[in-house]
Amino acid sequence: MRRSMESMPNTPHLHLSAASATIERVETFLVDLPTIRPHQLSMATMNGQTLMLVRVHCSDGTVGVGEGTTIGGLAYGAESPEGMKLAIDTYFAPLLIGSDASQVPAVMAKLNKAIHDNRFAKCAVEIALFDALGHRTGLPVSQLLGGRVRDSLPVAWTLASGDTAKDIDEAERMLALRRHNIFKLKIGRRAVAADVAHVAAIKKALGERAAVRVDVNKAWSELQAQHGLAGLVDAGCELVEQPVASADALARLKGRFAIAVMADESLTGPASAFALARVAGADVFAVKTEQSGGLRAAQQVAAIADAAGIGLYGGTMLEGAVGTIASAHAFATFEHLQWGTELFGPCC
Ligand code: MUC
Ligand code: MG
Repeated sequence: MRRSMESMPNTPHLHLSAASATIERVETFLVDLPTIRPHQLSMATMNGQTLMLVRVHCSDGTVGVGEGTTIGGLAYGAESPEGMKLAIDTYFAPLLIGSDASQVPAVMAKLNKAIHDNRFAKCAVEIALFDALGHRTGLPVSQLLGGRVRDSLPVAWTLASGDTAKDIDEAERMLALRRHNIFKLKIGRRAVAADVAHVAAIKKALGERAAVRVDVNKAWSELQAQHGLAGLVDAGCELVEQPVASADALARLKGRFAIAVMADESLTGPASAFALARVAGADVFAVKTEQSGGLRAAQQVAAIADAAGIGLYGGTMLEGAVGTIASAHAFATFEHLQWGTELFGPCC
């Protein structure tokens, strides 16, 4: 019988340094914030955002802060801010307390072994651990993740008021302020033809001054998507995000129309990224740190995309300041980020 090196009692081990700090206490909070206007997605209208903040207190006095958010409570995925708080208080905290706070991958491996899924909550905890490690070492999180390849990130703005004229006004204000010139339109609530007309009107108003992309959040059937994508191409839209729910249907749509097809909800971490990459199932991956299960898992998703020749986009779960800056540090380490980011969360 073969045994792994780790289980062989007489194998000599090279010892690295002892623990520099241990985790002593874990606190969680829910913070309700209003949005600047109702934010309409195909599956929910958001009038506010609930942040789940986690604080990890370490024996050397460092405190790390992490954040978890969702979109529309349980409308987007299986986790909610309230559920994350419960999971961390009840199941994560006992595993965290006493662990070596500086060995973030080892702590995350312990969590992954004992806790199935719960990617958003794991991401929040990993952010807090890296934040504490950053305080301990005096290094930015991007450095702890291997180092930045860029010091700034392009940010798209999302138009989601549900009203074409209001969206055009909002885009014009952003252009006048020279804040954004890439706009992502949330569609999928109305009939396909009405959605396409909405996109065409906005693109026509903005012309060459701005790029227009859409996010359907899985709302279309494959047949509806065939009509929709044809119309979006004619409207001058450059990218469509997750038009259909099924990863197989997404792969069938990719390459059929002169528009980039981006995977979002289909990406639930490195394994799903690998499965999509194997079938060349998307032109672009919307990498989200929470959806990926953490900052390092997001880097793994990016590495798979790079290896498969798939473009990269830094997505958001409408995180507040903590989650957004953590995502920014992770995305700053990506060698390629062909489609920029949408890290506008704290402004929403
Ligand atoms: C998504 O589905 O991409 C982020 C901003 C927004 O309006 O929706 C998202 C989530
Ligand atoms: Mg999306």
